[in-house]
Formats: sequence, C-alpha cells, structure tokens
Amino acid sequence: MEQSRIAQSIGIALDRFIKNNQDQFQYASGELSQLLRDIALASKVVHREVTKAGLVDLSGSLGSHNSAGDQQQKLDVLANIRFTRALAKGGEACAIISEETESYADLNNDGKYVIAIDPLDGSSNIDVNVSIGTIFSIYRRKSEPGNPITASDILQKGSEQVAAGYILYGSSTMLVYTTGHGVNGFTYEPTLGEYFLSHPDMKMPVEGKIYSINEGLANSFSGSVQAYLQYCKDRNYTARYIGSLVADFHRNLLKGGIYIYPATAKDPGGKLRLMYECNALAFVAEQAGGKATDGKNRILDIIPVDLHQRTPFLVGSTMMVEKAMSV
Ligand code: P6P
Repeated sequence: MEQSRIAQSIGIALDRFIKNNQDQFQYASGELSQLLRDIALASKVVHREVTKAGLVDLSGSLGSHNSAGDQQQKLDVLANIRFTRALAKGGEACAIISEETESYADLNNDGKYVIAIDPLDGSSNIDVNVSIGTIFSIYRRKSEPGNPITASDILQKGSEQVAAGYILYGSSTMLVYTTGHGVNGFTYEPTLGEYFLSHPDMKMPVEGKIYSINEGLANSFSGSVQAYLQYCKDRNYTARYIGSLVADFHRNLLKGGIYIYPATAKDPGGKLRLMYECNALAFVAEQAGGKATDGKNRILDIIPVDLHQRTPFLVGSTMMVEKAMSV
C-alpha cells in the first residue's frame, strides 16, 4: 500500500478499512466483512471477560480437558462459545475447527467458509495476568454450499487460507490479519467498542536479535536446535519467551526475532497445532516478509491428515529462520 494511502488510513475503523480495500479479497467483500465482523465481535466479548477474569471468578481451570488432553481454563470454554456463536449467527461459516472440540462443528450448511481457531491460546497465563491470544484461519470450502461438509473442506493446507490473523489481549487488545495482500493491525478502543487501524502494512524485519524458545526443554532439543541456540548466545542475542505464542509472535513481528517450538522428548512431533495455531501465524509471517517452517518444510505446504496434528514450528525474521534451518 503506497505511503500516502497508509498515512490517510491510520485511525480508520475496521469495517471502513475492509470496504476501502475490498478489491483485495478474492471473493465477495461482504462475506469477508461479515466473517471479520463476527470474529471482531466475539473478541470484544472475550476482551471484556479477560480483563475482569479475576473479579468474577473466570480465572482458573474447569477441571476438564480438551481434545488434546490440555487442561481447560474457564475462559478457554467461554471463548470457544463466544467465537462459535458469533460465527454461527454471522451465517458465512459452514464449519469451525477448534482446539477446544474433538471434531469440527457444523454451522450454516449454506456457508462458504471454514474457520480454524484457537479461541484462547496461552490461557494458562490468565491467572498471572500475562497476555493471551486468539488465532484464526479462514478457508473457502471446496464442496458446494448446501451439501454436507467433506474432509476436503476441513483438511486444507495452509496455503489455501483466504484470510488469517490473531487477536492479542495485551496492554491493549489488537486484531492483526491478512487476506494475502499484506498485514494490517487494528487497536481496540473499548470506550467506543471499535477497532481502529493503528499498524498499517506491517513488515517483519528480515533480521533480528531476539529468540523465543523454552530453554528448560533444551536437553531434548536436536543438535541443530542446540547449535542455533549457541549461535544466538555467541552473538549476545536477547532471549524473550513469554509462554504465550501470540505475544511472542507479535513482538517478533514488530521488532524482528524468531520463535521456536521444536520437537522435544515430551512432544516428539512438536507441541503446537498446525490447523489452528501454526498455519495462521505462518500466513501472517510470510505476508509481512517473514518465514515459517517445521525445520525442513514450509508450514503452509504441509498437507494435514488430522484436525489436531502437531508440528515443530520455527517462525520469524527470514534470515533468522534460514540460519536456524542451516546450522
Ligand atoms: P511451554 C501455550 O500453551 C502455548 O500453546 C503457546 O502459547 C506457548 O508459546 C507454548 O504453548 C508454551 O509452551 O511448553 O513452553 O510451556
């Protein structure tokens, strides 16, 4: 987007921004507007619940576990309900894949889009007031609307995404998304209940000096991951690991850096989920000039075989990811 158009657009509301850039969305802009409106609406409700969790007994765990066996926090389940309801009411989604449910949920059979979502990533940080996030991918269904959902609708590789992004519930709440024409960031103004463009045309620095990884697991890292960590330390890079993927990713997007969750003894296939964590962030990273791999393959090229499959994940500044893959 040329500089003059960027300058004019800072402060513009999300809906208006989508309408002004509708030529960039390959399908009817009204459909994208509705999908992003649904996601933005749910995020406003989650923002309200996250910011008062400690006061209304919304923090803490439910004592139940999700499909992956992860302990569910109260807000995990609430956030999943909020996003599912908003997308069901919006009418554009035919199915939703969620970390919080074993199988996909059928929504509007006439809908043309499939949503993959991690409603509240990093939710174990809620009790200690650390930033958390929502991660979402939007796919166009392969089968004809009105017909039953098929596996080809649900298990699409990341390069098939038509839009993706995240919401970061941090010191401010931000919505960052791409439709394949660059990345734009919107900051939520709670008193007005609106998202306003604050970070137009986001670019991830090609090089960086920040590395994000859980070094407590280092004994089970592969030799190449160990070698790359040593490479970073030899150059006095900065270690920053919040334990909340969206927060670490967002900082590295702005400042340059690399986030690594490699294969470990506990998670030999990696911990993070391809469908509703890695694909969306990989799309955003590439659209901002960054890179995302599993250590060997481009994340967006991985053909999914299971809704909840895991993958090793390296994402961030291109030169850092390439170096990490080459040591
Ligand atoms: P560990 C949160 O559970 C999450 O999915 C990411 O948000 C975060 O980066 C990672 O897992 C933290 O995992 O094993 O370092 O606690």
